[in-house]
Amino acid sequence: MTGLPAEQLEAYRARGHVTVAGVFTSTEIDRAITDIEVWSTETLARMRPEDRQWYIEETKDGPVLRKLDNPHSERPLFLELARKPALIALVETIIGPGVSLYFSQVFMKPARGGGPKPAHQDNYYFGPADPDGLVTAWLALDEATVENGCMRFADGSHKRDILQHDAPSGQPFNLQVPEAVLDGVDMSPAPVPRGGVSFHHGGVLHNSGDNKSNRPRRACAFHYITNSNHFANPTLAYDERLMTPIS
Ligand SMILES: O=C(O)CCC(=O)C(=O)O
Repeated sequence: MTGLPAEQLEAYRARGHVTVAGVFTSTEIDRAITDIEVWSTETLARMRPEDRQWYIEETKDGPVLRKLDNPHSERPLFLELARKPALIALVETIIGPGVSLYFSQVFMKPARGGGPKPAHQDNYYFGPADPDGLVTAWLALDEATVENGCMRFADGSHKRDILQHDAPSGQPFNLQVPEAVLDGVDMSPAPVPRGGVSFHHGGVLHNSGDNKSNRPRRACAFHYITNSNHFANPTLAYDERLMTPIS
């Protein structure tokens, strides 16, 4: 199976992220979106009132679902996508052979008001023993553009220290780098075509803008770790049952 070409691997090592187009077919993306629609309806029907603040957001069209957690353990179709050999070949070029999937998320970023994701470094959340042995594969289910809130990266920031993060009161999971620390940090937008994957290092500082467009910006993030790595210093409690061996 072909992995990441050398020049793209070099770009990943220099900037902390790289985008690869055409990893998934249009048919695979259509099936994923249909499955998300079914899962969203089921989730909303059984959502506990205390979870609404974290999972629901206000848009111009009213309250809508913001995210869904762990599609790899909840939806067989997403586990199939996460195991796709062409994707795993890319992941293994980046972090090395023998990987597991430890967490995954669907971001809905709905049309007309899906909110921004504040700046953070994934390694602050997970505290891996080997900071280079963890990568996020962020699959664009819709084309991600500047207008609909694609991710933005502080290129090269994975080579620097992990910054202090704070959580707004009442939102313990929403860990983020304070605005004052971000002053003067250049964040470059990283558009991704539908079916493409943006790979990012656990240490790279990133965020995403709000969705100003009339169409959703849905994406699925698969977070992989090498089998020889472990979470030495996690900030949030981690559920071991989610760890899924892939290769
Ligand atoms: O999809 C987004 O807007 C944010 C994604 C993200 O922060 C991540 O995958 O680590």
